[in-house]
Amino acid sequence: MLRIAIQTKGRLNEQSIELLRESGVTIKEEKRKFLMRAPDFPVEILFLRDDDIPQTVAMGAADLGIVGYNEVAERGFNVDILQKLGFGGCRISLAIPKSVEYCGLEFFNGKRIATSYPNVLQKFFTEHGITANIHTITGSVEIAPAAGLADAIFDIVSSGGTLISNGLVEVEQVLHSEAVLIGTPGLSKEKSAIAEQLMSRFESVQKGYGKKYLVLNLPTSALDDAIKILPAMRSPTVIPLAQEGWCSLQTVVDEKELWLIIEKLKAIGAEGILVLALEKIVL
Ligand code: PRT
Ligand code: ZN
Repeated sequence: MLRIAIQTKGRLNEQSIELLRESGVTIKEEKRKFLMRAPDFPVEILFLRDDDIPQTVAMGAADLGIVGYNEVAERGFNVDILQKLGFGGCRISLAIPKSVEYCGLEFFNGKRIATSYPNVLQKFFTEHGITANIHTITGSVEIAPAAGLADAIFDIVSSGGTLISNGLVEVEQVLHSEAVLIGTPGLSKEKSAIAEQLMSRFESVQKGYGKKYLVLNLPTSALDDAIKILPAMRSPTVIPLAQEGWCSLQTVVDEKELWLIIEKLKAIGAEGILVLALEKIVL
């Protein structure tokens, strides 16, 4: 039995539950307790505030945890980073009021900077020879400059909308983060085996993110051109159609390139193009 800590509520909660569910670990949400046994896999889920997950995993009170890399970096506990999970992407950046001129990193010498990530910031400043006054605040860091509490902030940014609406501009991106799977160092053989199984399922689910399954009919004479257009995992599946001179082609494509690929395929005579959702890719 393995215990895995995830966020109780907040930005990573839903996607953590979804990743587990797609990996065959279901959580019955209607009667959620703070510790729940999954019925279909030897794990129990421990629901915690994200701030507490790195320490809980470092102490071994949970064997695994799903948490933002930013929290792991800030808290500094001894945990193994086992896997990047491909969601919860953000960065921690330095931002200053847009009315102020920025002259490079030296700008921050002697300045007051509000943040919830003092350790990450101190490490960055030390590495770059900057001496500043770091004010640790929890809660709405972005209002600190307008409130006269700080000259700059060091905070999480994803779309950048919060900075803009507070009259701030991002000047340095210091740390890139996403949700990661962390583990207690030195797990037992038995627990490691379950963890590995879970990680390989996570990988299959992640491989399916942003991918579509494409099925189409094509004149056989255009097959060579189609193969050049399609980025198949090995090579696309080609099935002859009952109608002479035609075949059906099936392959996986990146959602980002989907329309471009469809247009190119239509140009060489593809017909009856189906785009299907893809759940997992097990290699
Ligand atoms: O209650 P608990 O302590 O568990 O949760 P929390 O309130 O501390 O964290 P939560 O749920 O807000 O975020 C959890 C994790 O999500 C963070 O640790 C990051 O790893 C990740 N994440 C991804 C983000 C964002 N994107 C994000 N945008 N965390 C916070 N934000 C904030 C940001 O600080 C800004 O104020 O959202 C605001 C909007 O951002 P913009 O740039 O899109 O406007
Ligand atoms: Zn938190």
